[in-house]
Amino acid sequence: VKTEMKKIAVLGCPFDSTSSYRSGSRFAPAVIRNTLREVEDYSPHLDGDLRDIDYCDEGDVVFVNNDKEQALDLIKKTVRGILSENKMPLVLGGEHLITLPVVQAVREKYKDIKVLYLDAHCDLRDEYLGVKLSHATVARRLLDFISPGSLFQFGIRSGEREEFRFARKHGILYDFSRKKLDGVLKKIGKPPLHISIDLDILNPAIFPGTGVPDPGGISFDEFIEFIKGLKKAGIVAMDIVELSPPCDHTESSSFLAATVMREMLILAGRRKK
Ligand SMILES: [Mn+2]
Repeated sequence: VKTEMKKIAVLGCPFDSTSSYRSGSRFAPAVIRNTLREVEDYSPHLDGDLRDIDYCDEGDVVFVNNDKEQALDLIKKTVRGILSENKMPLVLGGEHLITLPVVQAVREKYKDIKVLYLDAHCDLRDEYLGVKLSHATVARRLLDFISPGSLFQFGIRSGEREEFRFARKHGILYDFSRKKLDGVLKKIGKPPLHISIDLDILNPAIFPGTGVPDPGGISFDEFIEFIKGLKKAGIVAMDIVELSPPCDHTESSSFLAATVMREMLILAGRRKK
């Protein structure tokens, strides 16, 4: 399957039922969309304009009850539908667990999918609080169907000793730098790429509005420099997760999230004809 530029379909997944500390990311899709209207269309960082980008909004997945597995299944089916229309999903979480059904659907279409996983947290536990399907286990669940050589984690600074041991053993962890990213892309060539952005990768001083803020982390400028390295990568799907509007008292986190969304649309979207 070729990875030519496609029309992007935005999909909201207002799901946060496994959040262990501060929930609220289910409110993020609506808030990010609203805030995007207040953000400039033009990105001086990428010298691109949202008004030139071919994208549409598919609304939110509607969850009928609190059944987690049913919710994940619904996300998978919806993303599958977007892919079958030859569009590129940009999925707004929600908590990080939503990445699991998204990548499951993406892998049905792109067997050799690689996952770029930007996060403060390893998410590599096999179980969290006795639960296999959790925001804290999602990277490990990805490894149930993709190989460790297909998962690239950047920005990680928090996890159990066992998670770090596991990650180092399998060579999953990379320092957050453009140089490391360039090295990875040089090594893997141009396979289909899924980019998962847990916004808590950013320093909590500039992004406090999230469930589990972790000290350290990257600046917005470092984030921009990093994604510029992805301009020619074969991006086929993306997700942006873990903004929690109830934790965002100044709205600055919402503006950051909407700006990240704008940048990803401009970076990965095709130009309107
Ligand atoms: Mn995280």
